[in-house]
Amino acid sequence: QPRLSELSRDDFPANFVFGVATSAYQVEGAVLTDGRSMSIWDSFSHIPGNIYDGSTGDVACDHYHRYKSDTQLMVDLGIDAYRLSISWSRIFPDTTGAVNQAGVSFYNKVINDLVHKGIKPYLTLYHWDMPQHLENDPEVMGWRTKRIITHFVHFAETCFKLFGDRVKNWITINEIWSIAVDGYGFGTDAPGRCSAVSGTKKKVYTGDSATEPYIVAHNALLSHAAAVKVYREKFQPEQKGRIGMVANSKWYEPFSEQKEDIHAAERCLEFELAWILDPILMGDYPASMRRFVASRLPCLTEAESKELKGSVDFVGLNYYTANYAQNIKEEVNPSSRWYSTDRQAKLGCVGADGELIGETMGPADIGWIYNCPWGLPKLLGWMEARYGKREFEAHPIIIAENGCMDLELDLSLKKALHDEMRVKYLNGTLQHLSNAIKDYGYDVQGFFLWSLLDNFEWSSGLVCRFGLYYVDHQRGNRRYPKLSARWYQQLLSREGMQMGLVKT
Ligand code: GBH
Repeated sequence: QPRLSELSRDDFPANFVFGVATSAYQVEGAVLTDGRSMSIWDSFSHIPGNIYDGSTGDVACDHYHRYKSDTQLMVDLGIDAYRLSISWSRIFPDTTGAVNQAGVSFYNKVINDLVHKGIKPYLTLYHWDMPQHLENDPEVMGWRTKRIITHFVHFAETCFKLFGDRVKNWITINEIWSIAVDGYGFGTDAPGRCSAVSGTKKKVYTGDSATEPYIVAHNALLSHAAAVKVYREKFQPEQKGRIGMVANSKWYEPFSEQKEDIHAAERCLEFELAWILDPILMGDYPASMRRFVASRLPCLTEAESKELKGSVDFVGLNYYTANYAQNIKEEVNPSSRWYSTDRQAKLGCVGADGELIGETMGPADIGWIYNCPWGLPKLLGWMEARYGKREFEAHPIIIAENGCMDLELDLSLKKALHDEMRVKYLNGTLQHLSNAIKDYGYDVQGFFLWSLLDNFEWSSGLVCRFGLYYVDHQRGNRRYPKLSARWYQQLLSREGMQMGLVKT
């Protein structure tokens, strides 16, 4: 067997953590098992037209029943850590506030199994699955009011108490940007609140996209900070773990060399990464957002700003791809302003010179990934410049997600297992990451590959596959290692490293 990986562990710092990532709704299934109640994704995925292939997360990868063999796959890969998320509505299924022991017991079993197998759990508290009862509660309305803070903190505290003896790495919330913009702006994600028309998909006018994405991000940020405060005060001294959050960002390249486009690219980074990271690292929203969104952007009080600033022990970054950003000059009617127009940039994959930004890495209609591994070091450099060497170095970084979907939707099993494209994409990311760490000394401490399994890819459904393992959703959810699984195994293997003779 020829060597697939151009890299080995030796290309990374000594204690660098390699892992894979998943999330509860995307893999677990068993949505009504053992007292779990509905989340907003259960409702959303069951509304016809919301999911590309009409699928739902009802069964997903059936990981709920197969977690033991799935952690064995992780052992086979040779990973150090597994990033998973907890389904809130398994722990608190109803308004009584009583903890559901069966839900707790499931996560205890998974965590114990991981620890037993020598794999460190990285636990995300919220990966997009708001309990439906909190969304419905007129007092709370999910992320739309500040009342969610108390609920989130209570949920977080319960998890610290129950699992914190074994879990030493916590992530409060995954991708606040996606929650806000895709859930309340474009309406392509749950809860599908949207008053803007995105692309060709006409959405039902339910929410107020002019304000809701900003309010939701604001309340999620405050919930994050409040949970971190509780962890630091009540649990960290004894449990000695660390807590962070995960932000996502594309890299934005100016469409042309014109000054306006350079500013537009900068603005896109501010409206995506800095929207979330500025409050956390500097205590306020980016100036460009305060200017362009104006009164629709909530203000942080002095106390809130103080609580937010420094509210992470590490920063998780999800990086997938890059886009060109072009300045938009046209005035927008004040009544139709929302996130997408506030940013005043047109995004695309072709630059002024006609060049594609990177190889296409997904099917035409739902693919959004271009192979741009060079964007990751640029993003890290941008963060260092923005937050200053001191702020930046005080907060180690983990790449909490990176990966790609298959190029075609209707793959035969044989073809799907031959995912050279994924191997190329991942080699690229890790090569650039390794160089960036060596050349610039960035304190990146880990890499989590998205994803272990072909899972429920949100509005793109089950046909959009990101896994190292193919999952045959039609036939009992059997798992099959793709070429990329063997690639990761080779990269991580300490023994077979030189010869590439790793058995699978
Ligand atoms: C992450 O989200 C999620 O954390 C994870 O659950 C998910 O499975 C994984 O990535 C793979 O998608 O405007 O047409 O360019 C990534 C969320 C999805 C948000 C794509 C931006 C861009 C669509 N991103 N979306 S487009």
